[in-house]
Amino acid sequence: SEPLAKLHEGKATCADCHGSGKKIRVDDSEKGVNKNCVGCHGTLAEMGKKSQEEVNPHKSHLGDINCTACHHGHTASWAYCLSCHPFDMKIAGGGATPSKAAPAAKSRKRAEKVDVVVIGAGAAGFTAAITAHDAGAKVVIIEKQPITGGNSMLAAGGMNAAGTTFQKEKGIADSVDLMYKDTMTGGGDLNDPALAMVLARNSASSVAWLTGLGADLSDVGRMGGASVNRTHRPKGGAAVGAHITEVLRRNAAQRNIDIRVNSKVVKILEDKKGRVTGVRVAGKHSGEYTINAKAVIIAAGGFSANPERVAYYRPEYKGMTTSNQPGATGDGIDLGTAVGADLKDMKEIQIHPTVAAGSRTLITEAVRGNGAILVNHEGKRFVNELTTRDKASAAILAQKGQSAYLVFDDGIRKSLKQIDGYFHLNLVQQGGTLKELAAAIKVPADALEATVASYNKGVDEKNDAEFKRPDLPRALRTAKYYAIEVKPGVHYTMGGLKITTASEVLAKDGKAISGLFAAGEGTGGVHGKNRLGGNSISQTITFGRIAGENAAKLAKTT
Ligand code: MEZ
Repeated sequence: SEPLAKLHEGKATCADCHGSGKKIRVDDSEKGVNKNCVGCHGTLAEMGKKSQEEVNPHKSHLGDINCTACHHGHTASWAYCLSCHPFDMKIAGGGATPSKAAPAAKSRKRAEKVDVVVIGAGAAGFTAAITAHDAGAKVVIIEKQPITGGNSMLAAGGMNAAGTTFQKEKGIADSVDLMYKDTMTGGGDLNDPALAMVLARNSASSVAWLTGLGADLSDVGRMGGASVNRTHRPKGGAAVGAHITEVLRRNAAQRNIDIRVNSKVVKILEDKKGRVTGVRVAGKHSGEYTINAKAVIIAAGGFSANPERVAYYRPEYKGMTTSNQPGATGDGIDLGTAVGADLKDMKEIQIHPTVAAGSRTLITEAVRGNGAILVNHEGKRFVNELTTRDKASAAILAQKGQSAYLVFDDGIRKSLKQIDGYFHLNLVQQGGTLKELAAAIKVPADALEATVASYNKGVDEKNDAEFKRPDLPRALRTAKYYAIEVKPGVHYTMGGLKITTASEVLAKDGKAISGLFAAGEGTGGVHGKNRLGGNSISQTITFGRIAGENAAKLAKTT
């Protein structure tokens, strides 16, 4: 394939993209190059309107990302979507596989200086950076992937919080204690109780914080293991992650927060007393350089997309698909342990029961929360669909083919906007009647009809006699009927860096490592053996705020 530089020959000069003379504008913010792409071709949104493809890469759930996430000048281009989806996608100057990262430019002697370095640009990283910035700190975010958003961008079902104005408006009686209790029970009481309490106690103010930045979290639904509806998401049931990522990106841009993509922190730096003093970064364009800082926040996520590490801790999950973005490899955890951080609960790895069979696409638990049932290849229900993920996954793995069908009707489809995306990805089978659906998915029609009739009777009587499902929001009576084949996939790593309730990273001697904070999935203890759906985004925002606030405070006093 011909890289874009070659395809531009005769149409543009090197200086058109890179600037002229000493004014080289190529750096790891990628802003200069992108500005030049957009100058000739139009914005991402404008490109999205021009594209006719069925799957439109310029209009994806990844939101407003850099052109350079997919289009490369001097190596073959490669569509970032292909990291997760098997699309037959053509791209100008495209290669068959992702380009090897261009060799990093030469090392730089110059060292920069900020107050706070944030490693990772998911929700925890953005939240920490915005909070530290608003507390007066000079902040930089370092992200190894070509796009920001991390795994948070893929979060589907919502954000758990207790005692919010949105719950009150809907008459939902919830409390910090009930959310704490559900979180501990869901986690098999292996959770660090103090961290679980911080999660519950700050959850409503975290929803208010995000709402204050412009997020819409007004729809409130139910996830497995929750005693009441407390999972907040945009009106109409759109996916939470893509929405809050846009909000966080916009707020970071409004504050002019320095974000560098394609940049990997290779080392956390310490002084002789073991105090953290900054980071060493390898940037695609910038080469290796140092950023001196008064505090460093690790917000680089978990390791579900690192199959070797998953299999190391849990050999039984070897070869299982994952719902995670490709950057979730646990590098932040390694950076922490390299400076003496202790780890907690590394073996606790969550498999999510409903990843679409043969794909990496998560089918949100909100589909079950809004009324879908799980049916096996004999056309029968086999589990309370709202049990915790560990139990639902185990039940699916015990079925023939280690898979099941998520069955729902048009009423459920209409209640949750994000379901439309599964149709777009051709993951859904359908029928005008249950009999037609049964034929499409090759299960006995009589059994499927009897299963749905018995479930609907339970909904009418408000009692699921067979499986004791605690919430029965809708009967399945509105044609068409739909099914998605699902299998469990590696979804979340509960273990990670050991932290205090102030988000300080703890060393093996139980003391906090001075200047080092962590937030989000790369930390251990909040969720114990099993995380409840909706507690992840809640954790990223709450602990991101705590880490950002405390890092900025430390920076002010040193
Ligand atoms: O918190 C999660 O992992 C979540 C809500 C996932 C989902 O099923 O949507």
